[in-house]
Amino acid sequence: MRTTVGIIGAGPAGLLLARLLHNAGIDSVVLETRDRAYVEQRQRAGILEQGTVDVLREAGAAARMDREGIPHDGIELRFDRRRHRVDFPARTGGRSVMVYAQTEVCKDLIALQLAAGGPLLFEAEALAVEGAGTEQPRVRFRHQGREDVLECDYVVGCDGSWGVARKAVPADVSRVFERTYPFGWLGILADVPPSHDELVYARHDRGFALLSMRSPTVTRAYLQVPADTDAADWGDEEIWDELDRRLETDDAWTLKRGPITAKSVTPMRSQVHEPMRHGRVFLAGDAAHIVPPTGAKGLNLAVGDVVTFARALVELRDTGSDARLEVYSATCLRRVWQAERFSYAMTTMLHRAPGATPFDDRIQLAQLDRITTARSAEADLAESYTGFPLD
Ligand code: RFL
Ligand code: PHB
Repeated sequence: MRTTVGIIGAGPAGLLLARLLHNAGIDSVVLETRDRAYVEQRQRAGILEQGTVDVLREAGAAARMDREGIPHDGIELRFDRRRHRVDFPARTGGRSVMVYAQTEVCKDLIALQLAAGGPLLFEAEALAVEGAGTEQPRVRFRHQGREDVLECDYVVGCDGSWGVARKAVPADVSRVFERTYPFGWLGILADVPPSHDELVYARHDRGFALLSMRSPTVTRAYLQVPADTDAADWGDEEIWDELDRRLETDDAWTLKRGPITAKSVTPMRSQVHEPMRHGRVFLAGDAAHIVPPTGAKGLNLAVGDVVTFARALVELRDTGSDARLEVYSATCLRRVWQAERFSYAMTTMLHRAPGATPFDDRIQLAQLDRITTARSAEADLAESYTGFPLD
């Protein structure tokens, strides 16, 4: 099999890249190790930055998002039983975010890709990427029990944090920067309308809590838990009781409870692999970097990477200049490190680390107090949350 761009992975990065290339008249093949149902059900992100929303619209992939997505103009910070709303448009000159689940973004992109007849192979596992330093890199893969080879002009590894593409960057050029946090998130989905019309990020002495949503009838919520927690150890009423405690306020706000339909624990880590390119093999999304979910940045960074790659490849085709492709890694890493910085800052400001001292608690409260009283601090949060420009 032969194509211009071989894409490994049908998460948001791989699927959107295939769409952007299709729109630009560049052919690609997507290889995905899982089946379609699995990819469409995997519960993950919920917040699309302004830039991601704009890109999906330009790509012609936003029809359902514009009908069913819920635009949000702010978030609420909760601490010390107090509530503070951060108004995004007011602090950023008009930017906001959209609540539209990653599962739905993937479903929409898969439908478009299949309708366009674009090759998207499910249950096709990439085994290795070869020839990164040559003009014709190859992906060896297994599909329907048979091994095959995809010959490409470029390979883009969109295969997430456990993928194989990363191995194409030789160990003596690759650097990994990482931090593992001593806690995780217990996430739930519940059949009950959201208890607040915007997301609530709560800092509490018992640990962090986040109240989010998937639709007007479905609540998504998270609790900070020890990293080795088994989700099955938490009973449904115990989860609601704990959310209640961590989200408590001095006013009449109440948490709505309902049947919990899914429960899982996510570890928290920050990780960056540099560089994000070797020869004609490029890394995009979680294949190159992981952020803790507190800043809602993972999916948005994946979108940023593939937009940068697609624009650079179109420029090469249209002008013969590979200048943008040459700086792919540096361009993406600048944005990636801004997202790492913000996600780290949000995580450390809102979570209670094991062994945290009263001094640490006071510093967290002072940071939150600063955001509620200094416009510049609030604007910095709003700008970072709604997203950095794409290039
Ligand atoms: P994905 O989505 O992991 O997709 C990678 C795909 O590659 C496939 N694959 C392979 N295919 C073929 N051959 C191989 N050898 C392969 N190895 C792997 C996998 O099956 C998969 O389909 O990576 P991608 O596309 O880079 O997208 C990244 C995002 O999924 C991720 O960053 C976000 O979900 C992170 N994230 C959030 N991001 C946000 O922007 N906003 C949020 O609100 C947000 N919340 C979250 C999150 C992630 C979470 N978890 C579970 C990690 C909340 C949570 C709880
Ligand atoms: C979610 O709705 O899944 C979500 C929202 C915001 C975050 C992380 C996850 O920061």
